[in-house]
Amino acid sequence: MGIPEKIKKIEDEMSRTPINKGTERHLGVLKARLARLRDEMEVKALRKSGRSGEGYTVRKDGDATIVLLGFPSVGKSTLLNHLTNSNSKVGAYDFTTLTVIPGMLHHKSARIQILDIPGIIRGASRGRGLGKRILSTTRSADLILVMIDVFNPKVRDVLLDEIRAIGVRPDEHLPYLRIRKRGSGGIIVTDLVGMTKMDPEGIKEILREYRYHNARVVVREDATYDQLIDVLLRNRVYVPTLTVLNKVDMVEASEVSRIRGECDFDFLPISADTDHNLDLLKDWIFEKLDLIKLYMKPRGEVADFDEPLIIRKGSTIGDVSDKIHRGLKDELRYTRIWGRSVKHGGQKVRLSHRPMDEDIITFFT
Ligand SMILES: Nc1nc2c(ncn2[C@@H]2O[C@H](COP(=O)(O)OP(=O)(O)O)[C@@H](O)[C@H]2O)c(=O)[nH]1
Ligand SMILES: [Mg+2]
Repeated sequence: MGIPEKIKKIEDEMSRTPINKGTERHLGVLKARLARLRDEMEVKALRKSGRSGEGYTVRKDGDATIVLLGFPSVGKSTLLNHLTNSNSKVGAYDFTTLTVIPGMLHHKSARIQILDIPGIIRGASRGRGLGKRILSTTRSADLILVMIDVFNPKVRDVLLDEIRAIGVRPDEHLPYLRIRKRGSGGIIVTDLVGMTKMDPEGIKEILREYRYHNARVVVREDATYDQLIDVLLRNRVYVPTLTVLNKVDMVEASEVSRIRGECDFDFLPISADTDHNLDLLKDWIFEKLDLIKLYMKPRGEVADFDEPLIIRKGSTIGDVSDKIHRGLKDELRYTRIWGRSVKHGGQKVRLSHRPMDEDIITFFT
């Protein structure tokens, strides 16, 4: 039996199996097998076409990269043009944008790259070629801007399903499950949280499915079998999202309230066309990206407050020096910082130190 037939067989069995407490573990094992087969098929397809991993790539530029995700005609190109200096073609008909169009948003001294990708259609993740390669742009994004409009807000679920199918885990984090292979002794599960969604036997069965026969598993979070499979596959990416509801200029305010009441997710109502709430959107983006500003102070001079350096929160002094230029780290003797991340002004810090927003930094080379 080939891989597609095996997949079909498991899918059939899953659709016949009722979902309840008694079948949870069995379904978990079936899902694990299915995910492994799909992954194998993916790897084979990539080898055959001679392409490497990510496929469709645009050079990353700026301090962070955002991808616009939405169905055709929701207003992605219009938004890109209104947020950036770009000129993406706008059309009243579908499929206007056929390639990835980049633009640069300048906000609070940050340069944020925005990618307008061709409108996604249902099933793009399963298709060959273009649709999937374009979707895979979302895998390397720092933030995905999910775009829906007042006429069709419910399609957000479809969009998220499409990117989940290519291994993106929107608004999730890598689960706290540690799995270590070892030489012998079988599989030992240590449950530190009092699992409610998995049991040790289920975990063992799924691990065997992935050819782990001797391993130590430490569960530090009440995770699901799906999350366990994600950890085993090791090719998932965890990306935050923001949702905007576009074209609010076309309906009454009461309609927007009605939509809010019906949706179980948060969104920012905007009009890309009339610029309504676009300044607010820029602030939301900046915050969601967790960007911070650092002021560089050359030795013996005053700090440069006009052109701060923008980095992701959680970056280290090592990352900062790399951003200024590669090689700086080798010349660096020490670094002094003034600001919230240190106890006293001018404190010496190591490369592993994590600066905070508005810190002032001097590198001594
Ligand atoms: N009224 C209104 N029309 C919009 C808005 N945003 C986009 N449009 C229109 O919707 C159509 C599709 O827009 P486009 O940006 O090409 O969508 P895309 O396919 O997602 O890139 C065009 O006719 C736009 O002028 C909006 O906020 N309000
Ligand atoms: Mg477009």
